[in-house]
Amino acid sequence: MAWNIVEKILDAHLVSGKMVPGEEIAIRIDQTLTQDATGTMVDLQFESMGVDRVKTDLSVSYVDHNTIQVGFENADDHDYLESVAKRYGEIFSRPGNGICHQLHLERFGKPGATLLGSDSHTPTGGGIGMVAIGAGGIDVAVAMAGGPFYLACPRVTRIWLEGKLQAGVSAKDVILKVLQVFGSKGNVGKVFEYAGPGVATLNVPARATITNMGAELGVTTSVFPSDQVTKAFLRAQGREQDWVELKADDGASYDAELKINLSELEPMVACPHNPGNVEPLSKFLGQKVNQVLIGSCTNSSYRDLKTVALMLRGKKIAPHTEVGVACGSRQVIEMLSQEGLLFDFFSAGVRLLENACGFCIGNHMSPGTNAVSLRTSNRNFEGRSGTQSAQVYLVSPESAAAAALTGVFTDPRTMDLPDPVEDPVAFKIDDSLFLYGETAGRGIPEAEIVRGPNIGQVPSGKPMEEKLDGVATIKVGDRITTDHIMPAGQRLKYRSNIPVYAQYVFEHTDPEFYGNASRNRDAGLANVIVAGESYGQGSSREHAAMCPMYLGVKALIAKSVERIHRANLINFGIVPFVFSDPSDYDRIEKGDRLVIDGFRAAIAGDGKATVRDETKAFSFGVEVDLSERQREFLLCGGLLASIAKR
Ligand code: MIC
Ligand code: SF4
Repeated sequence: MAWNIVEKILDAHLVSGKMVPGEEIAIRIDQTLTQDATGTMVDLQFESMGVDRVKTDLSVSYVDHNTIQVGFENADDHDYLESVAKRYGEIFSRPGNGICHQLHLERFGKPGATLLGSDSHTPTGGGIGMVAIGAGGIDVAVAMAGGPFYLACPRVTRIWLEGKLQAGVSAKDVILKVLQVFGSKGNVGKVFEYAGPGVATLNVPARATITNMGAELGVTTSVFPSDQVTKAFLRAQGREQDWVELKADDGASYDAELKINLSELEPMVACPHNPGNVEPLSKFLGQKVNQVLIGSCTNSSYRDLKTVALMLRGKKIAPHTEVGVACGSRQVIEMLSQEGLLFDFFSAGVRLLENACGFCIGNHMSPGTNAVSLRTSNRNFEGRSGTQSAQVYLVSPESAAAAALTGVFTDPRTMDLPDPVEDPVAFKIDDSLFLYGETAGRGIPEAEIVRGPNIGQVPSGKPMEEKLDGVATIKVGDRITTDHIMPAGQRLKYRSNIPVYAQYVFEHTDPEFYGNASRNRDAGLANVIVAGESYGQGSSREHAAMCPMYLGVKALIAKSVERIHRANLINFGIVPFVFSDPSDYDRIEKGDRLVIDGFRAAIAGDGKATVRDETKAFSFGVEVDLSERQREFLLCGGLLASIAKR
């Protein structure tokens, strides 16, 4: 039988289930990654599972999101994470080392292996030929404890690449083109596999830029073949032994296909406020830009930042435009520094930022009121930058550098472009900020776990009640992201402290939500969220389920729900219903009293229920498609409660 790459990797890791698209399968996870903003909850949940050490081939705990350290909270989190890594055999990546996805690609990613990460951009690893999937923290904790990961067996779309990118057009423009075609909703349950003669023209970091932003499509993951280019990258990282060839068999079948001629691509831009709103950059030429930020896990490789440095060489940034650059890793910044390229940034007037997520998560350099900000990151959701009124556009490093110099949207192909930057024959390797490599997989049983006052507890769920007697506490529209549900930025430091963080649920969408939800909960009423299409887009943060659970949210009724968030809701005992007839959405209003008499029975049965809107005096149908396992979680009050019961 002829297989595609996704089928090959999944089949080699299959633990249970049949490889039939849409059916639930379980796969063995070789590697995990966590980052600090989700990692404290992962480690707390892992600790509660009572295993003596991590059971994967490799588990890395990165610190890259919460590095601001205003107050004690972030530092407490770092100490806790380090001590758990030491105790249980994770490798710990110290703050300052860089962004998890860039570092994992450089130092640990392996073609043909599976990677599960508590961050939605984990599919960056697909650039090196891994099946790399983003998931909620508790799913990662289970994998660290040796359990399999459950997912719907995906449908595979082939993206056939031909031709070669012109100078000034790069990998970001490729993925923005893919986003323009497929949009940021409606791609749940798919994997995008890249193929064709154009693949060989893209180096590993370029491929990783493309697979990284598969997260914005909402696909389960994206994957490239592992070829001679992959081998050269691994050799340059001193890891040639990790290379294996991976390609689709002749005649492998795909569910759908898109052909892209790289030679014909032009610079693209994702417009406010969604990465799926893609237009050609040419539409905006000459419009003023207040801020340019270059970096994030999408575009912070050696190739990208060297290209930017060379474009800025000997020039000055535009007078009314502020410009920041953040390198993806210490390897990148050290190499730029050795080659004198940091001088080009400083001399041009660029502000050099920490090797971390920083601006991308609204943790740094929020733009001014109504400012236009051009970024090389992957998300431009409303308010994510830290400024509600800012207009954030996503572009390639070349387009960003062009705007940094001119102060307006500029086609980089009209600028003085350097020769193409190739990856070096040998990257500069210094793993000294990775701790506990010698005890990885074993840990140090006697190591003490350090818990400062910022380290709270994981809230526990209660078994599902027979009847749902509740209120439509909030009604939201389409494409509500986890940034809307659980803001990051200045609230990020409360990630380990659920009672405090819960105060900010829907902070900007409905400032009354916390008060109303708490009142309903205390009066014994369930809170219900009513939503449109594609609810829960974006990040993997399980806090967007955990904090609503803490506030007594028992059900979501949406037109559709995104993959990672749906799994998180189930893991935390919240039922992700969809409308049987989506037009019923229009009839419900915030504050309506909603009742499901046979709530528990419906979940134990076929997942279909009738909701009575007592305020409007009408009834409507809702349904939820559950596996046996998911049904059990919901009935018990969540995954942790279900583990405790066993
Ligand atoms: C993001 O880019 O939104 C984040 C912050 O990296 C999240 C994880 C988190 O919320 O901690 C993600 O992408 O999963
Ligand atoms: Fe960090 Fe931004 Fe990447 Fe999320 S998308 S991991 S915040 S750099």
